[in-house]
Amino acid sequence: MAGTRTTKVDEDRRDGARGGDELLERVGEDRALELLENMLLYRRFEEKAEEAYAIGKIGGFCHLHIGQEGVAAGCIGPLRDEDYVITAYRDHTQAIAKGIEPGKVMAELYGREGGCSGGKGGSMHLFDAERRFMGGHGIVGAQVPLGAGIGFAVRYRGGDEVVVCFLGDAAVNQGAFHEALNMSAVWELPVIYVVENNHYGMGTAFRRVSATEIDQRACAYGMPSSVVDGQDVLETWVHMEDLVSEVRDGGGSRFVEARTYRFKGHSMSDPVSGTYRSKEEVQERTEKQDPIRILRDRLMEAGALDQEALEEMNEKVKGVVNEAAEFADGSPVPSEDVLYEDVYREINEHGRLFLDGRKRP
Ligand SMILES: Cc1ncc(C[n+]2csc(CCOP(=O)(O)OP(=O)(O)O)c2C)c(N)n1
Ligand SMILES: [Mg+2]
Repeated sequence: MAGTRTTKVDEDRRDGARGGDELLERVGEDRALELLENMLLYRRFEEKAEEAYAIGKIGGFCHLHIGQEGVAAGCIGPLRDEDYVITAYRDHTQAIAKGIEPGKVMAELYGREGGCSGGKGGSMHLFDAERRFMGGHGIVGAQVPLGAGIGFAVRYRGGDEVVVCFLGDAAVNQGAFHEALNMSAVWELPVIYVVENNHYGMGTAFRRVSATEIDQRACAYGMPSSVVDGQDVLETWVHMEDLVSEVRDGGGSRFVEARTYRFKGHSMSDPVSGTYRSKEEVQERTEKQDPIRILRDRLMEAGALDQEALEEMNEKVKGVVNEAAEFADGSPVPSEDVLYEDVYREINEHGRLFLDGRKRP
């Protein structure tokens, strides 16, 4: 496949081979209902985080994933537990999708000891090595070479795990992105790079900073690339299931642009709309491209879901989110003596900082 732009999956999509019914048939009603419940959980979780931020329970940066839930559910759903995920700072729903308990994620946002990073990482630095969720990275593009490195480790050990490395549209203009993609393609590393194209990097529209389309970026490195509608979780799930199996079978790296939209501001401290995008644009996207509504309507049309079942599902996820918030509320702040653990703090004779050895594995 190296050297070509399209994948088998692309060919199918270009021919319009997969309509809504066919997607539902392939995913199956039970799994589609599970995807809906997962996305509802992510949405209610993020709304709770928004509320907690507003009343000062969460401090610092906090970037919500509202509107983009289909990308988390559709891309992480087809993975096995032993597969890896690494991402940027808009990471809450991806962490939950990879199996970190919502309570541990919420406690991390609250900066509490029970958080998945011990309360010292916060919203942007969710980690759980056991769940193979490798962060949560605040530096734009920093996770891309790290993702390639995880792929290298998998190959080196002779494993068949797949790495999904998420990045935002703004990260494709980082130098590290190009270096990592090049080596990833040359070494045929088992990594799927998923660009969550929500069309903006903070207040800058992608079209203002790029003369090419995002999926074209991978061509320069001979990496098969494709585009998927990230608001259609069934399409995303099916597309990713195909790519994951190609990569697991030794096909080398893949690149996917998942087209999506952020319904909220860049972070909690930014406005939803303003000089960089109009209120009307946000309203139209929110009404017409909500991944939850799209799947809900499709399931209702197919007779697989009714209003009562939907309400039950909603109540169930609200219960999970309330429990997560209670767990976070009840968890203590980290004690002073752990503040210097797991951080670079000492300077050696060469003037370099090195890791505190107290908790070295
Ligand atoms: C190297 C670097 N430069 C600048 C920033 C400041 N910054 C934080 S988020 C962001 C925009 C990133 O947008 P994108 O990658 O599209 O992700 P999105 O926020 O849309 O999910 C910028 C420029 C940073 N964190 N790191
Ligand atoms: Mg973006």
